[in-house]
Amino acid sequence: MYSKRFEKEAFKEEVKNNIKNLYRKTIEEATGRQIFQAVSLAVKETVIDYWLATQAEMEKKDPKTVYYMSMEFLMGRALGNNLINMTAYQEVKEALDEMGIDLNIVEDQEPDAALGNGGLGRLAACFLDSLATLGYPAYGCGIRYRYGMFKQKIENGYQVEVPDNWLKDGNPFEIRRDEYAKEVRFGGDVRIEYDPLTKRNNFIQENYSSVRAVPYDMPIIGYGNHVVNTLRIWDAEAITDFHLDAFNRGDYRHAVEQENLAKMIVDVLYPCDDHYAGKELRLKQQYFFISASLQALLVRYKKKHDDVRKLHEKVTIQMNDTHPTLAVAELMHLLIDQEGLEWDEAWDVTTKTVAYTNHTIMAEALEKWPIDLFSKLLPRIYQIIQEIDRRFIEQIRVRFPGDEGRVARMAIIRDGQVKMAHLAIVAGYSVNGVARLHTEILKHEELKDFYDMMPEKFNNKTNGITQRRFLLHGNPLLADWVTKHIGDGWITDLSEMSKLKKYVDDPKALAEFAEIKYQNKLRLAEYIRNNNGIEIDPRSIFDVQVKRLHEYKRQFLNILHVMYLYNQIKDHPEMYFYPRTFIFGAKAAAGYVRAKETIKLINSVADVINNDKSINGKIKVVFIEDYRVSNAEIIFAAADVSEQISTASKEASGTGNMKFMLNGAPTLGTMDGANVEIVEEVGMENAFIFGLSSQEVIHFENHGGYNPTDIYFNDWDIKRVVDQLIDGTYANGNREMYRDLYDSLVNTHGRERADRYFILKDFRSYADAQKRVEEAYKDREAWSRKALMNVACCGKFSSDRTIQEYVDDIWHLDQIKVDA
Ligand code: CR6
Repeated sequence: MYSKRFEKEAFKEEVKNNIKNLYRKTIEEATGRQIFQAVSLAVKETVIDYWLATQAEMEKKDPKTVYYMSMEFLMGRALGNNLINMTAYQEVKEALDEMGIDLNIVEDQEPDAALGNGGLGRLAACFLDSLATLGYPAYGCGIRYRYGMFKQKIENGYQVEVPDNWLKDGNPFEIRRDEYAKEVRFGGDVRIEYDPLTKRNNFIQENYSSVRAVPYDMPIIGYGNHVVNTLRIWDAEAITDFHLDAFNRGDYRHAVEQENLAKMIVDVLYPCDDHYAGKELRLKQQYFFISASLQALLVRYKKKHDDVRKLHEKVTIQMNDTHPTLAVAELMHLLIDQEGLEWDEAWDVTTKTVAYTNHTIMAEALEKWPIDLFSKLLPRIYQIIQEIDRRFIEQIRVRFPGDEGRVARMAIIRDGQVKMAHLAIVAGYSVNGVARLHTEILKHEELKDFYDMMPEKFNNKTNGITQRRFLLHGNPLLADWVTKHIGDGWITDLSEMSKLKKYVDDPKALAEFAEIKYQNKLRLAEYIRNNNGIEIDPRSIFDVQVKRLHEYKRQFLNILHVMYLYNQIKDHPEMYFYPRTFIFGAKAAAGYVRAKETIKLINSVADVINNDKSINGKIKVVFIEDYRVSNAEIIFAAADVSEQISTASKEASGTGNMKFMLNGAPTLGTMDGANVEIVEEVGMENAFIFGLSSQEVIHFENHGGYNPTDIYFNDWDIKRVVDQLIDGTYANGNREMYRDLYDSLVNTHGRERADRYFILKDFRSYADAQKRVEEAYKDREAWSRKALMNVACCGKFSSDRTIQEYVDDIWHLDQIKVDA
């Protein structure tokens, strides 16, 4: 595709020159990192041409553009993906081969851009890939954290967090855009000044601190269409001229404070997934990137248009969770205080421009800022939110006269807090959940009051993933096999995968398909040997749970079940047992004690079982250190079983579940999140479903929970594994090490119910489902058929489909075309 512009010899020359000019070295002398930089810069040359061409097209057509505002973009590595999307991967691989350079090794030199925690951040990255591939004009707007998601080391079984200095060798694909720098102001007071000319009050922020926001642009390359969109991430710097000023005035302290603010603000990503910590610095981060992004967006709009009352015709803003909700108030502020609009005009524009995606029903994830902190840091923004709240409460009272309970539940500011989700819903023209079940729970439980009052805003957009990264790049063997059988249309239209259905009864095709899985298992086994020093049997069942560590995701249930199987094998050495490798990968938020205890438990169980010669390697347990986007690609390709075992109702969607499906691993899971829709597509017979339904869980929760001790005292297998947490079996005789985990199952602590996540309640049904997995796996051909059915039925779960739905129902964008 790009071959017109891609000249092999010129490319080789470029790489050599880059090494010479950057490092004064020859290829032979250059380090791996240096070769990575040189190759990336050579690739960037071509990217820039298309990037310019896309910009020129946008200039000319002036299309409506979506600004995807997100605190997180979990991009992973860029080089391989960029080559894939430029359809230049093979050519570059060959060119480098001729120079004696292995592209795979070069790719491995690149640090992951880990500017996100987990699903939410990776979703944003998949969305950008799909937007560019579908040719929709889009900007991703976020923060250029100096330190992304921490690197995880396992020491003595415990997680240790190591800072992720991902920028230390420079980021070859980014471009710094000094000319678009913006000032962002914090704190101070608001002076109100009457302007007799306009007969309006002006609101003037004084005595504030400020920082300079400087954008860095990263190219987002569409697949084979020459469209290059932009991910714009903001860095912070001290405002140096003010600095000097302050010195002159002797205001040294203020100058230093500003300097520190700039350093601190983009320093590090908060490593909390699905959890709100309430830190002031986090609020500063939010305002920082929102204010900078909106200022830049208005400048861009005003270059071509003189009436900001029509902003929504050219601009739409999607808020990825509540983290960017300050966009509502900041846009009001800019429209009123800078552009001179009246309140009602500004509100009309704002409520036609911003839309909100909800990603969780977990109460502990809801952002609620204490008003004293909020109003001190953002005095003008706070005033605006007060006014939005006042007007909204008036509306509730008109609609539901006398229903003060409703007012209390729905207010934006209440009990000394600013409730960000309420603000997002009140201002947003669209409110969406991320899987059908999740959206239904929002409408009928969590956000019921809002749904009652404004049902027209609510809609569902089931998440998706990009097949370009998670199959074409991550699993080249399977990708080639699929293309050989059905052509390459699936790369941009995943529904084409259904054409594979005609091979599910073809023994030759099934055998080839199984062999590819086996090769991918060898690749993962090698990765594990090199990184964990554990030898695993590639013929065993690879049962995989990789995702953030969270109680609701129930890695604890998984490991308790492993302990139970181990007991069985020890008790009945003669019993038939298909060898199993249980693979875990998970980071715990640094302050999440129980999650960290669970990691330690998994590693302790691994130690005991992996070293017990008497079980002949029937079970192995592996905890993969530092689970991240780059090793995820290898893991999904090799999985036999996809563990998706969250307590029903808790996982809004999940996206790992879709990546496993795409790579031919049937789901072992609960009817939660997008699992429901996966089963709907693939059929019950090609999945292993167990456990309480979301209705049942919600019912228990509304009626005080359930009593786990009934189960504990009546099921001796369960009692035995639970007791093994405190009898020293997995702790070298230490009875206290896992006491807290034990207590969490059987003892109620203050307000925390025993077994909040229904682990014991679902245990038997989980063990049964695991038994069904073993039975099914024994019939190797039947298993391959199930696995292939998963690939054939995964069409719905492309982020291309998701993005098209956002475009059709929410954003209403037109495609652009870029000529080569
Ligand atoms: N933690 C949900 O928990 C969903 C993603 C993306 C999450 C997960 O089920 O797939 O968002 N929620 O929609 C939040 O981050 C708040 C997640 O990644």
